[in-house]
Parts: sequence; structure tokens; C-alpha cells
Amino acid sequence: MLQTRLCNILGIEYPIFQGGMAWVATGELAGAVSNSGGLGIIGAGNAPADVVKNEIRKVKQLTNKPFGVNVMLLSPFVDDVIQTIVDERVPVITTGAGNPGKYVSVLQSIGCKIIPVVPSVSLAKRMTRLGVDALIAEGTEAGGHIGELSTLVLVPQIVDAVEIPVIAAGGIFDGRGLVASLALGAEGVQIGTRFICTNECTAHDNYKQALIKAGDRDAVVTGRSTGHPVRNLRNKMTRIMDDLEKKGAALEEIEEVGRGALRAAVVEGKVDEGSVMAGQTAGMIKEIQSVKEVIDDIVNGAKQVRTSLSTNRHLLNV
Ligand code: TUI
Repeated sequence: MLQTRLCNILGIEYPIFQGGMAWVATGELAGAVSNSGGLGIIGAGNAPADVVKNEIRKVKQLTNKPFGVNVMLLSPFVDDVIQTIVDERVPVITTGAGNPGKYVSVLQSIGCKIIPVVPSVSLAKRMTRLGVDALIAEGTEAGGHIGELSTLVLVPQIVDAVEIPVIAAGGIFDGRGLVASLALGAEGVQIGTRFICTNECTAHDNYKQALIKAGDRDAVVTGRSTGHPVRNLRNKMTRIMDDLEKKGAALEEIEEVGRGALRAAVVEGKVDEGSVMAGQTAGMIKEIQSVKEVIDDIVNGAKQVRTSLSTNRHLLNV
């Protein structure tokens, strides 16, 4: 009932991707999402290839279903990570923070589906010319490194500009977000933040509790002045960054505050000094659930929204 072209291309039951969040999206989380009918994605972030290989092996232990690896193209280990993905015959790769052009032919040679994240129409068009399989249009509501346009305006413009399937990302939380994305012409969604607050996610409990406590305006952007805007939960670190930016501090000084800060928050639970990357949906998270409960809630919610739209009590004359 919720099947799209994307489900057929990738061999998945529901058109729901779990965002490949650095440090957060380990094999445990990705395996659980794939087992529940979505596409689980390992976040390679800045990890060396042997660490990524270990997470891939974990997913293969947990599931026989398709899964992906997100490659952050600014990583110093990117070449080795791509080689590991090829060696391990990973079925899907998503990419962020750059252009995956030079890896396309080797990935295609093993049948790996290539799905870049794009924050603009011009990049979407450029990526399509590389022969990629689909695109993730990520709005500024997302967590981590972000673009400028909101999902509501980015998705339909990219849908109109390309022929391949588009997956909407940024600000999507439940069945309402899934149906809204389909209405914009997307054929799937990517959800990151909500999957952090699951039993299967190995992030520190302090990180999960910070998300549960967060309100609607707590996921703020730092680093606009450096040209590398990042959305994280407001805390001591974001205030230090804001102060440095206001003072006009040197780029290196501002970026130094962020170095190692994501690991500190995710692994060590340092949610005051660390970087608690999160999207604007943080305010919607109320509890920790199992991955299956999250997926079932999104799918059942989407079915309910579709029914209520077709008998819409707000549109009495339609
Ligand atoms: O990649 C993301 N979000 C991320 S990556 C990340 S890991 C990290 N942690 C700490 C420090 C540094 C990195 C955390 N959050 N989102 C996908 C995304 N990609 N958003 C925007 C883009 C993008 C930007 C420019 C994609 C392509 C692009 O192309 C520029 C070019 O070179 O053509």
C-alpha cells in the first residue's frame, strides 16, 4: 500500500531510510531497521575503513535484507572506505558533503546503488548526470551539516528537475511527514533523529534523554559564519561557538571547538560540552521505542493520514 518505485529498485518493504548518522548509526541500528522493512544505513562519518568493515559485518550477522553505508566525502579515509564497500559488496551507498563522481564506476561495477544527498537543485542535476540511482533531497530541518532550503520547497523543485526517484529528508518524523513527502513527489523518506531514541541505537543514554527533553526551538545552527553550518541541540558548546562567531574569531578557533565533539556526546555522553547533532524533529520525540515500533508507527500513521485526507473534515466542500 505504501510501495513506491524505490522499494522495487532496492528490494525493501517500506520506502523509509534510516539516516546514516556518524557515530550513531552503527551496525546494530542499521540491522534492526532493515529487519523491520526499512533501509538501515551505517554512518561511516570520519571512521577508518576497518571500523566501517566491522559495522558492515555486524549488519550481515543481523539481517539478510538490503542495507546501506553513508560515506561522508570529507572523511580523510574516504578512498579506503569506498574500497571496503566494494570488497564487502554493500548493496546501497548514500553520500554526503560532496560529489561522489570519481567513485561511481567502481561502485556500479559491483551493482551498488548510489544515492547522494543534495541540498540544492543545481547539485541534484549535476549528480543525475553521473548516472546515480536516486537522490536524497535534504532540507535545512535536518541535523548535522545542512543546506539552506527547507524540505517543503527543496523536494518539489528537485522532483521537477530530475527523472530518478527522490527521497525527502529533514523534518520528517511520522506518517504525516511520509504522506506529505509523497504529496511533494518524493518516493520515500529518510529519518535520522527519531531513530536515535530507539533501544537498538547504541548512542549514550544522555544523548537520548537530551532529545526527549528538547523542545521545538532547541535544535539550533552553529557555524553559519564559517560556511559549515551544523544543527545541534542548544548547550554549552553551541553557546561557546555563538560567542566566538559574534567576536569574529578565526575559522580555525571555531572549528577547533567542534573537533571530537560529536564523539564526546554520542560515545561518552558529554551532552553539555559535546555536539548533540539533531534535527528540528527533536521536539517531537517523547520516548525511547524499539525500531520496529517506530517503523510500525510511521507506516500505520501514513495509512491513517491517507484515509483522513480522503474524507477530510476540514474540506467540507470537496
Ligand atoms: O552529510 C550530511 N550531514 C552530516 S555529515 C556529518 S559527519 C561530521 N561530523 C563532524 C564533523 C564533520 C562531519 C554530520 N552531518 N548531510 C548530507 C549533506 N550533504 N548535506 C549537504 C550536503 C552536500 C553539500 C555539498 C552535498 C553535496 C555537496 O556538494 C558540494 C560539491 O563538492 O559539489
